[in-house]
Amino acid sequence: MIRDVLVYPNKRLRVKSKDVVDFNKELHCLLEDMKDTMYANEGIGLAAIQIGVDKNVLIINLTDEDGEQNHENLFEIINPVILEAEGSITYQEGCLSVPTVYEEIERKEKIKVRYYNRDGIMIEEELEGIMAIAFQHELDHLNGHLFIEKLSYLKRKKFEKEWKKKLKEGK
Ligand code: Y12
Ligand code: CO
Repeated sequence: MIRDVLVYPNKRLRVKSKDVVDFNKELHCLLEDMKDTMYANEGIGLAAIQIGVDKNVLIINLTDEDGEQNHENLFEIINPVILEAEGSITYQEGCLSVPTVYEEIERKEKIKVRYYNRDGIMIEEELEGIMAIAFQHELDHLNGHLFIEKLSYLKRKKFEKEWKKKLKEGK
C-alpha cells in the first residue's frame, strides 16, 4: 500500500526511532508499504519514520547508469549501526520529505555497517560511494535528523525562507 510521505517541517520527522524486536509479518508489511511508497514517489531511499512509523527500518535501491531501478537490488535494512567510518565525500542529496531541494552534503566516504535483514539475519559489510551516502542519509532519519540540518547557517536561512514561501504558495 502506498502511504503518505511526511514533509518537512512535520514534527514527527524529528522522532527518534526504536529497534525492531520481532521479525514478523508486521515488519514484512511495513517493508512492503515502504517499497510501494518509495517506488511510487521515484525515491532511491526511504526511512520508516518518513511514513510515520518510528522503527529502525530503512530501504535503499540505487539507480544504475541509465537511471533504471532494478527491484532485485533493493536493500532492506533493519536496526542499522555504523561500526567504522573513514574519508569524506560530497554529493548533491535529495529527500522525499523535502521535495525539489537538492544540496551538497559532506558524508563519510567508506563505512562498515551492521544491520539485520527481514528474517533477522545479521549482516556486516563495507559500503562506499553513493550507497554509503544513502545509508548515512537514511540513518539520520532514524535519529530524527534531516540533511538540511547539515547546511551552513546562511544556506539554511535561505532554504527556510524559500521553503516557507513554497508552502504558502501551496506548491
Ligand atoms: C543519495 C543521496 C540521498 C539519498 C536519500 C534518498 N533520496 C531520495 O530518494 C530522493 C528522492 C526524490 C525524488 C523526487 O521525485 C522525483 O524526482 C520525481 C523528488 O521530487 C522533486 O524533486 C520534484 C525529490 C527527491 C540517497 C542517495
Ligand atoms: Co531523506
